[in-house]
Amino acid sequence: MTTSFSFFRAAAAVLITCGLLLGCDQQSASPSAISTTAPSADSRYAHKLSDKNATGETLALYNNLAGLRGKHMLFGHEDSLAYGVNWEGDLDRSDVRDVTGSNPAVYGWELGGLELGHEQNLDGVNFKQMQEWIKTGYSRGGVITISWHMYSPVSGANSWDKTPTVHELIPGGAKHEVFKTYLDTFVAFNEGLTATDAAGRGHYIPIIFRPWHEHNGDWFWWGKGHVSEQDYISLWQFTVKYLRDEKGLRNLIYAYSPDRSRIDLAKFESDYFYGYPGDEYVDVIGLDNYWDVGHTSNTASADEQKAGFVSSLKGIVKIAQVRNKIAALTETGNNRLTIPNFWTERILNPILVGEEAQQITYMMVWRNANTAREKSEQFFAPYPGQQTEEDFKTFFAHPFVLFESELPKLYE
Ligand code: BMA
Repeated sequence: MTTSFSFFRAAAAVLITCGLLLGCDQQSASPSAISTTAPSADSRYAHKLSDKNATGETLALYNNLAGLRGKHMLFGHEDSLAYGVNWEGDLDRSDVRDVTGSNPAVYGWELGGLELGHEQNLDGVNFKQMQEWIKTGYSRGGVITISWHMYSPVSGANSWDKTPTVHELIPGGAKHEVFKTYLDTFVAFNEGLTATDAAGRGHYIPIIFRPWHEHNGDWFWWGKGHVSEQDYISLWQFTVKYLRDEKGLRNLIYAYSPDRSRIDLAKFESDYFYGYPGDEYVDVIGLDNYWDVGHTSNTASADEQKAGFVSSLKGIVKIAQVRNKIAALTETGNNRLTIPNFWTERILNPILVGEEAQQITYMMVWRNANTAREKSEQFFAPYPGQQTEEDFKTFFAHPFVLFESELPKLYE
């Protein structure tokens, strides 16, 4: 893919020359119009990305999210357009929109299976259609984030397999070359994530890329107990260096997201930084927190959980502030929404109590699995008739919370 990127660069340079000197028509939406122009010298932006050559749209998104801090938090949903609890097959539908009238502001997508050449991801989402949904969401002003439950290149099993794998993937490892081909599948996928702006200029869609998540838990092969801390760090750093420096992807914002259930709030920072790859490799100080919002294994009272929730958010906000980065609740939710008034009582009100937790830029809940197809109930956003529907509408209507229909321009 290096070849095609160099080609795009060269073609973009030709186009610019063409436009400036020859007055050619620049309205062409052909792939050769894709810009990889680096705005690193752009002094409008206070918040820098780990990629000093990130595209203008990518840097704008990061800074615009930073600019909303304390005033608004974006609401996101995984696989929102792909299926819902009681429907599938519609190309432009979302349980979130069925309830509120708006799509979520943040769209989460998942790559697991792409690395094996599958046509569909591990949850049955067709990758070509996923690219279309990403383009649709972006064209409506939404934010795209991507996670990757990668299969193990060592055992061939899924991401929940515990076979030690990471040591073989990093430079010097027996599966390093195979691992690069896995990453290449994302490079190829990303090639299809382009858009054309009003001036006819092609560009890559900014992506908040969130690999190797919840690594402080022991449920994934890249998780604690199946890999040394140093090897995990090497895995992350190699991933960034390969995509950014070797393959030249300029549209990625890197999100780091340990899991709250494995963090002791009394020593939040030291626990949070287990496996932290370094400020030059991370842009979003994220946290996956299901624990404090009613996780079935959490025996603490609701009030204790709310206090823990706020404390964990303050923790990431503080870490982000010191580093001039943004903080986000990268995953959260209450599976099957069994808690009445979950949205206001367990999410919104605790966040609104003090100024610090309000500094998080977005929150995202996980997917609404199609009950009939998956033959089990798993959902994190309400659907029409679900018991938290009215409470979710109250959450939606609150000025602090932004859904897609309420978004300011985030890419300029
Ligand atoms: C998990 C569950 C699984 C799913 C996986 C990847 O948390 O939702 O059903 O396969 O995420 O999306």
